[in-house]
Amino acid sequence: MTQYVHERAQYNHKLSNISSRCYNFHIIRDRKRSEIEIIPAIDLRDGRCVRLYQGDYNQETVFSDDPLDVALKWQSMGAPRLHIIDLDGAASGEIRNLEIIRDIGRAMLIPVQLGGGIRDIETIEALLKAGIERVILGTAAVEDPGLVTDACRRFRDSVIVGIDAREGYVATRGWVNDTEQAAVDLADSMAQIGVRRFIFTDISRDGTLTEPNFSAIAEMIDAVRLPIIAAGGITTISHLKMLQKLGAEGAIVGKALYTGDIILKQALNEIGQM
Ligand code: AMZ
Repeated sequence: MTQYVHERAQYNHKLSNISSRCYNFHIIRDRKRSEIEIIPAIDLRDGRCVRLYQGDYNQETVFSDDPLDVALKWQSMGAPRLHIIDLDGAASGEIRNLEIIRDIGRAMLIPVQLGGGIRDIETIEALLKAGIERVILGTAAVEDPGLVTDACRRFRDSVIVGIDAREGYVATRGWVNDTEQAAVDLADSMAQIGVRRFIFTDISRDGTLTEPNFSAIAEMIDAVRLPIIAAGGITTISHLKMLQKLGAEGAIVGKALYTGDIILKQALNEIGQM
């Protein structure tokens, strides 16, 4: 099993390197016929694995006191990649759950992407050196585009910008701060300064177990023409298939995996990743 997971990780790593170079329109269109990467989410708060409702820190469900155990579980079930968010980091502006993140990073054979509180180049460098494959910049995209430019120049595909939208407008700092930046405009300006991949989250769907905001995701995919990983409200395997049809490169699944609404192995089977 370990060997299998390792090989799978190498295979997916290669795939992600290939797909990250594919940022013209025709190749994006081709992605509509290819697999969508199903990425389990681990949100960390006070050292535990939690899910929030619409990103609201007052509406929290704790799913485990042992995030490393959860990460190992998703890996053993065939997850191609993990998405980890330091919620304390996103709210405070600096990584807070570093010890657990390091433990998970060390234990994972699959690539890990990490966001929440990453706001300077030294932190990005340290995380990448510690084995995190991709860092996610959210607030910095709005407040410090120079950092994003610098990070993309130095670390290229290891940088993703997270666009978190409430009613079409970007929210930052743990989604507590609303901005006047339209999500599509931010993505467009980020693409111009060298960003190669985005995560698009619809905040009003996140953690709700309803359905993704397909129209907003489609709009983002069509507007940006770069790989887009979709998040927020993904609750069934049909949602994953729909996102695949729309041309999303990946889908971040959180609460639905923890409640059992989506069984990871079954989803991977049906999407054709196992
Ligand atoms: O749930 C939340 N309140 C939340 C969340 N999941 N707030 C931020 N984040 C995630 C974003 C992005 O991936 O989706 O944290 C990252 C951005 O962090 P930052 O610190 O760069 O804005």
